[in-house]
Amino acid sequence: AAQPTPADKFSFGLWTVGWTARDPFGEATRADLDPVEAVNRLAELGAYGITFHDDDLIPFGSDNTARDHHIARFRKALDETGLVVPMVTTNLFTHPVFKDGGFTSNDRDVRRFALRKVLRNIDLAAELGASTFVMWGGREGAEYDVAKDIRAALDRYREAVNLLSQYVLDRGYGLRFAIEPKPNEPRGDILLPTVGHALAFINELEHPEMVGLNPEVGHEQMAGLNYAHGIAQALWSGKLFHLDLNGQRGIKYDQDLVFGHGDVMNAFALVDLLENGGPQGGPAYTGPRHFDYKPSRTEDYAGVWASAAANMRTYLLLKERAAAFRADPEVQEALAASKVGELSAPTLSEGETYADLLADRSAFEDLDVDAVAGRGFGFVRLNQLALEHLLGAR
Ligand code: 3MF
Ligand code: MG
Ligand code: MG
Ligand code: MG
Repeated sequence: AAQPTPADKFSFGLWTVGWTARDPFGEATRADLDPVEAVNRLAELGAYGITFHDDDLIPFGSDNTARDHHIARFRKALDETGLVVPMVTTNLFTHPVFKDGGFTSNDRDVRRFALRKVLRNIDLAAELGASTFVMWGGREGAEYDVAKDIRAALDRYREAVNLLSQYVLDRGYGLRFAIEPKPNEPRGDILLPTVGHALAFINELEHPEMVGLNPEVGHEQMAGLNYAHGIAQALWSGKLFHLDLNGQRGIKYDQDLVFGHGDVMNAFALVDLLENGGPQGGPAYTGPRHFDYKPSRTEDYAGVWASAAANMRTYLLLKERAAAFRADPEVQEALAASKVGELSAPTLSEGETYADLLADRSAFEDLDVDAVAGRGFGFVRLNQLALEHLLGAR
């Protein structure tokens, strides 16, 4: 059951398994990975998709002949393995030209160049059949409050997303955008730092229906936030277009650990939500289960492929554990005792108005508030049942 197949819809960024482990303090510990090798290996491991930034596949500055060559051999590997490209994204952060951002650089020449780079990559995404185009604005931000006019930056961000949306509409591409929030790193403060900020931004766009979210586990946790809550709110808003799964241990640098290698209880709640949180207990999300992790710097290529497999295996084990949790009669009884289902009942009855509520003495005047306050919810027992299922103890 923990053996992945393409039906599980696991996908990986080319930049994940392809990370050669250069960090701010040290050189690469692994040799470059050929994208064709990444496709072949991921297919062998049971993945379904691969995603990339333009520069992961086509080195920055390649001429058209080189570009076509890189795309052609990648496509050949996709055709041979059956791996698909569900998502494409643009690198607006590595090249020094983007040191103050892409869409929101203070330098207008940079902003125009960034738009051209993204437009070209949107054409490629459509050509490869992707349905989601992610935008992570890692350099869209600042270190110095006086050096960036944040309202003007948001105007320019909106201008960019509006232009890109119009382009996709005019070309008739079947693409939707997904904004990936992150609070910091590489910039001291990044614009659209959390799921909530990004949702509010989307409401200001010309085509809000074309723009959703790509929330990453570690990014929300770097802000001290609860990832499963963020995903639940994105679902509630109809904005969970894609997601980046990985592991993070607390408020520190972006660790990009294997999924589940951080807050495993929250990972359990997340998988339970994605797999069992939909209407009638079905999946709440049916898109790719995309991993955006980094094989640790300590690993050689054997360790890289073992870590890629670990992401998928952990997800499937959590899915199995979440199913066992839901099926356990004691859990069902504990959920009822905790009134978890009762929250779905509207607070006012069908047809009841505030006047009826005001007239209802049982809601206020006659309510024994102390007796209600004295009722326990039993949440700790319920959580212990979840933990025991997670540990395989039940
Ligand atoms: C950085 C990230 C990014 C985004 C990627 C997707 C390099 O912390 O998470 O990975 O996921 O740019 O578009
Ligand atoms: Mg990240
Ligand atoms: Mg991360
Ligand atoms: Mg990410």
